[in-house]
Amino acid sequence: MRGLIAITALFVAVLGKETFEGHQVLRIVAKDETQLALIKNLEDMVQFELDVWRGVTDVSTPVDIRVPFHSLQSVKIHLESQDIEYSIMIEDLQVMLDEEQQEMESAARIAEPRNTDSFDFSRYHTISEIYSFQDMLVAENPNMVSKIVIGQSYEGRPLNVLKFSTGGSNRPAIWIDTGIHSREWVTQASGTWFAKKIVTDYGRDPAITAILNKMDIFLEMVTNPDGYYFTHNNNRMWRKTRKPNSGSSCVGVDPNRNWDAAFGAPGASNNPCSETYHGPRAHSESEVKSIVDFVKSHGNLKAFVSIHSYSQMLLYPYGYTETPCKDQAELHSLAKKAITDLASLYGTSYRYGSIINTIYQASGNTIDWTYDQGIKYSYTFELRDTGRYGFILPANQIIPTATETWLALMAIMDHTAKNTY
Ligand code: BHK
Ligand code: ZN
Repeated sequence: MRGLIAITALFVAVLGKETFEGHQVLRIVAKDETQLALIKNLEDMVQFELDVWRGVTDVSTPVDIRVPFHSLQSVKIHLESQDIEYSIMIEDLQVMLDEEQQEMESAARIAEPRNTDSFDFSRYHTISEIYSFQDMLVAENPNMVSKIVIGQSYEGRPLNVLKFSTGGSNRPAIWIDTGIHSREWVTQASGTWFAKKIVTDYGRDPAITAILNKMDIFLEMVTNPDGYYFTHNNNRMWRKTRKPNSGSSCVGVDPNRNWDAAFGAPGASNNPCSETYHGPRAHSESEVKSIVDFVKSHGNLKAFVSIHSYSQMLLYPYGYTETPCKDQAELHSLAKKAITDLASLYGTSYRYGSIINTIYQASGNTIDWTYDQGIKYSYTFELRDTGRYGFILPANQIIPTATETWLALMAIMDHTAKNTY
């Protein structure tokens, strides 16, 4: 089995991209707690080589699982034999990926943008296009935007953070990161849109102007660059970092389980082959450690927003414990305001609450750590959609997604600024 995986990996490395022909994404719905437990078992049945897109939450929330062609029949029989209901959410994943690729290539034929005004926000972009976007934005707005390299990825790519600042020194600040899970492409794309939005609206929109006259904003758009590169060139469904694991042929650590907040506790896996592998030790991944070092050395962050997709949720700590965090009441009402503002644009509906009560138990996650560091306004978004396309969200939804999300971000940033003295 190991040998087969190694050969498959070598094959892909030499011949290019992994394909997903005949892979389906099944949407599984539990009737009761017993079935929920059975679905949870299914998630861990390694022989099927399943990829959980949306894990078990509760009876009222569907579970989405990518099933490779070779195990489709057995998985369907397995579900039917237990009388568990499912539907086919994606018939053939490769068909959807081919469409996505075609859209990207037709966009690439248009000349490379020479400035950020001609950058096409309605398309997905490669890492080098995003890096050159960052440099153009800095060059165009030298008085407001600068680029900070907080470290480098395992494979040596720079970990770029854009700093938006209108003056002062070490002002209280807001952090936003996108793309820590590399396959969640609408997040890196939205991050790029946010960057342009900030420079466009400063001096025009009184709300962002007031925020930026008091606070700085730090934005890491490609938080897992090795993973992002890998999703473009080798495996569109890659989630984790790209660091090899010693003693295993499986690569990568889940960067949303690698933080020193109940590290290794229930809600993460100690199996290097799992998509929620916590890693060999807290902050073992340089993509995580670089943020840790930045947060500590900055020392004046007031809000920390980590952006994922999909499932349309706005979450606050904790993920590692049922014990409510001490700011639960305030975080809850601010979340309600944020999602109400978000929904005002296109009616997109979000669920909100603590991580453990709204999605599932997750230890070692980003915002539990930032919250325990004293950053009160720590939130995670799960952007569009709720599963029609999942991670393969069509590019024509990038701008609507970013625009509605911006309203929620503004609510959080505005509240943070008004409560920072
Ligand atoms: C979000 C915040 C904190 C802990 C877990 C989550 C859910 C997230 C995850 O890490 O399991 C789901 C996901 O990637 C899809 O974005
Ligand atoms: Zn994620």
